[in-house]
Amino acid sequence: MTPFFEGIPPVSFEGPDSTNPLAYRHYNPDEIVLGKPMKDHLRFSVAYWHSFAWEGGDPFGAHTFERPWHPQDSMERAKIKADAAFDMFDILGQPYFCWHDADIRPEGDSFADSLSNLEEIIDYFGEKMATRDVKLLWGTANMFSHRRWMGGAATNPDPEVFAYSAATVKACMDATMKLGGQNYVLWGGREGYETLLNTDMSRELDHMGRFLNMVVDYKHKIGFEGTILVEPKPQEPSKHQYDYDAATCFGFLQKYGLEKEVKLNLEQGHAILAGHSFEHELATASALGVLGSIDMNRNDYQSGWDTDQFPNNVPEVALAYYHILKAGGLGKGGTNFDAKLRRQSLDPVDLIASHVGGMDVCARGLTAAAAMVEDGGLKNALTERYSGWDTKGAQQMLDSDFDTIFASVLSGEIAPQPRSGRQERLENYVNRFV
Ligand code: XUL
Ligand code: CO
Repeated sequence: MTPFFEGIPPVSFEGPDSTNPLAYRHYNPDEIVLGKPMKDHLRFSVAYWHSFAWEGGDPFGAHTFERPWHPQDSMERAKIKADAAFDMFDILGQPYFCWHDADIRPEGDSFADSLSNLEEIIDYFGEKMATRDVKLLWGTANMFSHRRWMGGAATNPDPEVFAYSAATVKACMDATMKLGGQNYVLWGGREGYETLLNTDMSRELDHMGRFLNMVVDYKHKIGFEGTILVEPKPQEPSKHQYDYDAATCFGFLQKYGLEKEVKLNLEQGHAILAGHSFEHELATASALGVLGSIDMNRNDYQSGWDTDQFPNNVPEVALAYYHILKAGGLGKGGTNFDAKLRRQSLDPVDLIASHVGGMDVCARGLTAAAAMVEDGGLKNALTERYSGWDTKGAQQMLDSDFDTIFASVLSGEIAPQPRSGRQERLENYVNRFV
């Protein structure tokens, strides 16, 4: 153990009555929920960027955190950071973590330098992972922070940036595969635009489609078995982002022939920014067959921007997991905390407490969702509401045409009788479980 987390013992499950602030009160990894261990439903992951790379800056002030690995400009400090990160993984016992290339290695003077830094740190991670249970949920490339990406990566008007982006993603996919990553994520932070006055949208979309096809081709070429995921977000940092929400992403995937190859990593806070509920995004992705993984971090509901806070609302989380369970679970995906501390939360123990709290909220949400699944109340309400469609006549209508339907309506056989949607009764029902 490095000095950073010294004195903090591994967190364990102590049950709901525990008053120990660093114990799991609900996350009991081996507890069986709907036939499988809780940990295999939730598949928790720590986000390296917020927990270890973010220095606590905001638009009005620079860093508030002074970690032993700051400033993050040398391989030596990248390794000190990795040591602390893996200490935290040992303390939390969560099964996965995620990174961007820029979180884990210092930027070099050239592409080749940055690549050699990445390869060195990946080997360092590999050694640490060999003696532990923690695995890589996904890797990704940060193609939004450095000034070269200011006008986009795959959608940049400059073909040299497209090339740099392709080489960067290739390197990050290689690194992800080397560590046995379960997925590879692309979040297009700058894949969008500020003004149409300087933007050729249709050309940019075609370039993004071509780029994603190259990602998929490369995945097959190297035999990467993980899932390729794109992460929708409507705005911030770009004013208009091409990956606005789940439905927009699906339309894009379909246009470029990728809907069977690429799934979505949905983030709770991004759903809210798009004016949706998280369960809307989950249900949309599930209906379209592209639900991949989730980032379970919320925004502040008053500030209206992406604050990336740890989840703390059990009823919201319960409905999210209800839709995930209904969709058959997360598969190779997981629950990534793309969440950061508030910038006044300076202490190493704040990092532990935030994850413990987030994991407990999700565990409570999952068990509430599982209880609703087992009880079957919501499912029965749906079955009843749609029962008219179980009749032979209704099914035949779907195979008929407008003239046939018109004739039966005109003959008076059809006389719709409005029925209650029972929303309040169903809301009351959900309240019994959360
Ligand atoms: C940004 C965001 C990213 C992605 C990975 O809002 O969510 O951290 O999850 O690039
Ligand atoms: Co995210």
